Amino acid sequence: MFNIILFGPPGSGKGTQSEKLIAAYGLKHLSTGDLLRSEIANKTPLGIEAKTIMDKGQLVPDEVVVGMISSALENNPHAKGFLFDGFPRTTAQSEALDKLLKLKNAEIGVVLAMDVSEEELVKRLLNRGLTSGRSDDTNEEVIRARIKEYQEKTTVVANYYGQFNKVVHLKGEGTVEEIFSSLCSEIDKRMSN
Ligand code: B4P
Repeated sequence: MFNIILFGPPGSGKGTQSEKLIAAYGLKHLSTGDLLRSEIANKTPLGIEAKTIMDKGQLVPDEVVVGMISSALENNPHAKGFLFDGFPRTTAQSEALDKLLKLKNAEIGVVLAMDVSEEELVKRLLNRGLTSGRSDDTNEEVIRARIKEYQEKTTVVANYYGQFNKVVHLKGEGTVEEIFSSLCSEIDKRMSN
């Protein structure tokens, strides 16, 4: 089983690249953002609580997202590997993920971190907000709050996996195809080891 974390700030291209990577490698895509948006669309109690938090650009509590990931892992016992997109976002989530994978005798193979400047992130997200219908993409103040939340709580995830030599930093600016190709070459290197 080969498991990948696609890592980077909001708007760095995680969702965009995930779609291409799962098609290329046959991995199961687990996006906590997508799982939360589906709870919101279904107006579940969890979704109603999450929407208030997400609309402020803040992170949803660790136990909520860890619970969602735990169920998703249980529901996919035959997956060839998982692509984690937007998860883990805190050290506590990283530790929880490692424990869940250990129960399956598995681990994270590589953390691919996409680096993009703040101005480019804001531009991309405002642009997506014009068509996506996502309330957290339409307001620049909320977008900047998400980036601040990332800098304060999520960058530490790279340090956590860095201690196990699992992090590779890549340029997240350029065309979608260029970035996809550099992600694939890093995955291929690690998969063949
Ligand atoms: P997510 O759904 O994870 O979304 P995101 O970080 O905003 O965006 P992503 O990185 O996937 O977008 P992409 O670059 O592909 O999170 C939303 C919210 O959910 C969080 O703020 C938080 O509240 C909550 N949440 C989710 N997971 C959580 C967790 N684990 N713990 C706690 N809370 C959690 O796309 C951006 C735009 O850029 C697109 O329009 C795309 O077309 C464009 N783009 C992509 N690549 C490009 C390129 N190379 N050039 C130009 N544009 C590009």
